[in-house]
Amino acid sequence: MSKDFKIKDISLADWGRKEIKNAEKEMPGLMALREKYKKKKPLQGARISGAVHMTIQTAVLIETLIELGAEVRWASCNPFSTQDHAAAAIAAKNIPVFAWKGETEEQYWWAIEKTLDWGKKKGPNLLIDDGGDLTTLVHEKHPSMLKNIYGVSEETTTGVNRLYQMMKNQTLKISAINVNDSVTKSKFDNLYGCRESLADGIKRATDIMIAGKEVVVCGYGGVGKGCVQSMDGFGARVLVTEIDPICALQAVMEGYEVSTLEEIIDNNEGDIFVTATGNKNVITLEHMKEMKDESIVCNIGHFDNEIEVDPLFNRKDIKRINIKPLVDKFIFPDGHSIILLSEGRLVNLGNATGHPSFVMSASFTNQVLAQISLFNESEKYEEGIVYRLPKKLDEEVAKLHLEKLNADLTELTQKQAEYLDVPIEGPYKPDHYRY
Ligand code: NAD
Ligand code: RBV
Repeated sequence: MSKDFKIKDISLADWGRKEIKNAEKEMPGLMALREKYKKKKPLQGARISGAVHMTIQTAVLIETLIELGAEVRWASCNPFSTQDHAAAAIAAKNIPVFAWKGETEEQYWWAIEKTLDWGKKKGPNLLIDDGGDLTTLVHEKHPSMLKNIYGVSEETTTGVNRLYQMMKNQTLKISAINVNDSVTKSKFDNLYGCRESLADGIKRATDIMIAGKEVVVCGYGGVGKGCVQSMDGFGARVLVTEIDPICALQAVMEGYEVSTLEEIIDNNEGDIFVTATGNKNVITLEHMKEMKDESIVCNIGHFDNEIEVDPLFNRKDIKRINIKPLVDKFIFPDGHSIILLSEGRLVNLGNATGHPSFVMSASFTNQVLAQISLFNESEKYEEGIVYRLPKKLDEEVAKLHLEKLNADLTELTQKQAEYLDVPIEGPYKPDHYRY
């Protein structure tokens, strides 16, 4: 067999396999899809190029797609997020995977390119993306592949924003499913996932005691809310920055102070700063120059442009001391320093292992349902349009995960269903309902 993968170390495969086995127990949604579709193989003939963090949880996603009949080629969607033992376990099964922790920018794009290299089979017919880099690459560098692609399913808020921008500008040339805005994705992964994995990242990086600290969370959307709850839960005093009055008001009603970064830093507040906005230039060099000595600065949003990191790495008057992989101290000319995690990239995946399996099961069950639908029901989808999965499927995803948690649902009586004017079997809420 010719070697069609590039990973860090194949000898990590056994370890990876053991953790994948454990993760399967925590991913009931994906395992239920395997059971349901093991005979039907609805992805037979699918050639999926995927760019999603190459973690243990993603390994379970990949193997589910394969059990459903697909062929896949995979890369990570972030240069620091791969778990090398997960990649090794996948490579050991002869699944083409191109991902290792600590890729350079150039290697990162090379790896994503490799997911498109289907040899004589002429490109993928489905894409799974997280953040939109793969989708953009295909549109900009391989437009001839677009005509054979049934569509893309997109995992995260930032990727979805990019898709809607392309739709608006009429530059989107395939169908797309916005997985992020399934309720069982954004209201769970972004919130409860970050509630656990933010602290994991900060602690593995710094071992810092969070209780008693002042933590500043920039952005109070799904991710920000999870980050705030987490830090609050540890006993930190939490401050929030927001641009949106609705989200700012939500933060205040939950008891958090809302202020601006300038004011917070001026008042000499803030020991740990977290960006969770999906925006750019949120924490600037000017902010970091004025922060308290030894402030910890990190980002949990998708891209590394939330914190202005370039000058930290490039300016001669700022000294860099590497403490350990993905933990750097930067000393400013006045002698004060800040500690930057994951070079400004997603701290929960760079310094830890991302979200727990259970919450990723909900996200990835939506991903698999989206792929099955794009591939088998293409008549439902128009090129250039971004869709969401039907609410009935969203409810189905939740149901699959409830069983594992020993929760018993109440069933509507016929009379109650008529009174509410909803079917006994769902969907239970109108589309405008926000949960
Ligand atoms: P969201 O839109 O729900 O929340 C972002 C919030 O940031 C919004 O309320 C917005 O008003 C606010 N904001 C924008 N610019 C700001 C600024 N300059 N200052 C302060 N606040 C500002 O998005 P989300 O679902 O919370 O996702 C946020 C980011 O996290 C995205 O990039 C998303 O892709 C990413 N994400 C990461 C993970 C992870 O595991 N690390 C998980 C889910 C999502
Ligand atoms: N995310 N994946 C993991 N353990 O594999 N953890 C977080 C994992 C995803 C999450 O769905 C989010 O939307 C995306 O990473 C941001 O890139």
